[in-house]
Amino acid sequence: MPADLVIVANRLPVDRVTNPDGTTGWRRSPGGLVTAIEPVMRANDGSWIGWPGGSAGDGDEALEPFTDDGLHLVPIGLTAEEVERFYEGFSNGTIWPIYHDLVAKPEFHREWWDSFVKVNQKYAEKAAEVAAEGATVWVHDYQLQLVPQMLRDLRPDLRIGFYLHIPFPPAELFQQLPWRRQVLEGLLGADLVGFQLPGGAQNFVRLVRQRVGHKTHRDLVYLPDGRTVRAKAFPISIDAGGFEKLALTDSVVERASTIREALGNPRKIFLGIDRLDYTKGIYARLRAFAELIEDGHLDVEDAVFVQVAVPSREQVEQYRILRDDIERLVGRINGDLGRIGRPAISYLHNSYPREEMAALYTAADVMVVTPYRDGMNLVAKEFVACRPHDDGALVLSEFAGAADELRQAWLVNPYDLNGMKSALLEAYRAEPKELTRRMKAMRKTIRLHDVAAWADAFMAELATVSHSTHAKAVRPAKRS
Ligand code: GDG
Repeated sequence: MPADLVIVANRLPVDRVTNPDGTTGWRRSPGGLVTAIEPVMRANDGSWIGWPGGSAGDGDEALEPFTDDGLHLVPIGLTAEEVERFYEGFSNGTIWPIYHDLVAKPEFHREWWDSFVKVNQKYAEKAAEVAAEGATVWVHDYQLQLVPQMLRDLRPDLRIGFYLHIPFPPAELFQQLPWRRQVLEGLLGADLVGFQLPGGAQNFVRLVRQRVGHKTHRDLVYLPDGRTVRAKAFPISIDAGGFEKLALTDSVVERASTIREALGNPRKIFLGIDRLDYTKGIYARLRAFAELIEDGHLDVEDAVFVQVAVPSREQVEQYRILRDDIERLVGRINGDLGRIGRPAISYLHNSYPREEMAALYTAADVMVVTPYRDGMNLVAKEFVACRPHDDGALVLSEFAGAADELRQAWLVNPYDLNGMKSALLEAYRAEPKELTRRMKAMRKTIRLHDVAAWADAFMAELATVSHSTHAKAVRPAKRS
């Protein structure tokens, strides 16, 4: 059945799992995006188009739309070659580093680009097939930046929104991309292009003026055919109420104290939780912590650093190298500084259920989030939401989008090792009164600007900017 609201994202909100009896099924993958979008999807009987993971010979092996827990899901199959070129290649080897300040060196390969175009076309065609007359289509993230224009060419009646979850780089970096003009033109197919921060929206408008030559005024781009496109910031957030509730459940509180005990009840626990990605600054933060022990400011009897590194993009060479580097460093630090039963760093390369994440946030004293560049960073916000007693310290990189809102964190420049050491130590030594003052303010911010507010704000803006006279109104989500 055609849908009035269509979400298009690289991934579906479910993972394919193989049951013990050999049959396959679906498991909801945890993530902020699902929580954010689910209520609007339900209110509008929407459909979600995306890749379920894995690969198949011809890329489309009998992947039929299906319904999971009331959500209409439309899978897109990718061939092994497409996974390699479109996903691991162009998305994660070209776009990802350029959009993250060139923290790693991007690679440019024409066959990766060709695959990127082809796969974007595949998503656009599927969206054109699924969307009802005058429907609203919301396209997500850096893997699908060409979809808005491709979709508009196929279906001019649609109202199209796009949201970029990662930073949009300044012109000086974006310029390197050999296909820069095509990417900008792809995004301009949308009526509304959303970014995490105002800086990203400004970079985009400036590039459109310089590279495509369209007229612009503030956040508006005027296209020759009379259409206008708005570029605007919508900082993403989390289900703050949900995390707070979870942090207060008996099982999570108990689990948090079990974790503390298992770590030998140290005076303070430092915590890092990140996808194992070179943008997250894991290596530098562990060095800073180790140096504090070497310098005699911290002692392994009093302090431990728990680092959860969630497996990510394991097929990509740079990510394998990063994992080796970090694990070598952890081994060296523990070998040099640990004592029996007292490692300096408790390192976990794994992913965990939401409850365990909440227990870790609850057990920690100092949360350390030090990316070199990050669109937002939801982990920082989740930690804040999980501190209903207004305690705990957050050390946060200035280069995470979240730093714009969480001003009361200990803000650090992750390239400045000494600065990071001082901030870690200050956070470690802070008086309870100081911690409460900071955390109270941050919790208020997170509660006010939660993910429901984010989705509603984007949808409301899209309804006002859309040129389409056919487009139907999207019903706001019913929230509990
Ligand atoms: C991109 C942008 C932007 C992680 N491990 C587990 C787990 N997670 C959840 C966290 C958090 C999310 O994944 C990670 O979000 P981040 O924002 O920290 O980072 P990216 O994955 O890089 O996300 C980023 C975001 O998109 C949203 O727009 O903020 O800047 O890079 O929610 O809790 N959840 C569970 N188990 C895990 O092991 N359950």
